[in-house]
Amino acid sequence: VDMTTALGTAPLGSPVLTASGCSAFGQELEPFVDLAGLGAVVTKSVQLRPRSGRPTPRMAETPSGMLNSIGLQGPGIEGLLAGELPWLAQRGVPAFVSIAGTRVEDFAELAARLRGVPGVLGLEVNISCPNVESRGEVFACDPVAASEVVSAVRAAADPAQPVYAKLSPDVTDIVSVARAVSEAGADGLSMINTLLGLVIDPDTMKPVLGGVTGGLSGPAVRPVAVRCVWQVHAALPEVPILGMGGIRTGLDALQFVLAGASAVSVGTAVFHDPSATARVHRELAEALAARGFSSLREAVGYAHR
Ligand code: RRO
Repeated sequence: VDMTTALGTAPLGSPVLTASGCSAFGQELEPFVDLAGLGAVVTKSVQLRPRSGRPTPRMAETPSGMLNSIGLQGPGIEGLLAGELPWLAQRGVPAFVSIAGTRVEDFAELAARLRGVPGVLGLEVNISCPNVESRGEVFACDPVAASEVVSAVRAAADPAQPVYAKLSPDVTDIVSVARAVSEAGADGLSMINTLLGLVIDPDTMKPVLGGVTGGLSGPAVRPVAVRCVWQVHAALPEVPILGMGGIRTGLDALQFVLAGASAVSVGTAVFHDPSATARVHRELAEALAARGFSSLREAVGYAHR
């Protein structure tokens, strides 16, 4: 099965990527997978300055997923440019760099700093982190705010680097957000970020996370994510989609492809199986072959036909 695909104009050897936030900058996965064989490593969202994030505890397991309130911990763009990105480039690992900020100008500056950086395949514009200071900072919950960020990034970014907007499931109409950011210049869409959630400890009778609320990921959100991919692909069939949300197996990934995703990210699954990305690639190839497909591309959106 021909598993090649693309993120906008950037060709990918595999449709399976890491998901932002779950494998940091790829280093921890190196003992378990051939990083250069992945479609790309999607890096933890980077901001202009280093950040320590929310107080711990900031991760909790739930019966069917994980809740996090990391709060954008990261090295900042200088650290990334000096350390993690050269490390990936030296190994031939394509990096899809997730960028985050609290102002439109922050995003634009990050995009400008990443122009022409070796190994940077493209940008995932994280406008949907649920763990920000105020819900008003979740740009992806408002089509106008989301478009402003995306158009500023598209204008500032390297023309050769595709710009994907990462959308939030916490909206009543994801299609209107998808349409707005596409019209603002997004080359593709990443769906979905985590779903806002809360876990209360029955012993302490208080929320378990330092951040109180957090982002829910893992199998719990998979049907929500597949639904988002389905709705957006039905409305905007020409817009490339990077699908994510609870993918643990090749058959999970297949659902996203059939719904309209041309590539997928594996996130939470790596905590139980650090080789999950490579396994999902293998299982997806087997699943496609078993259904008579000779290429991944033939299967993209097949469920709509
Ligand atoms: O760092 C986080 O708390 C975080 C981010 Br930036 C995000 O986009 N999604 C998420 O679940 N957590």
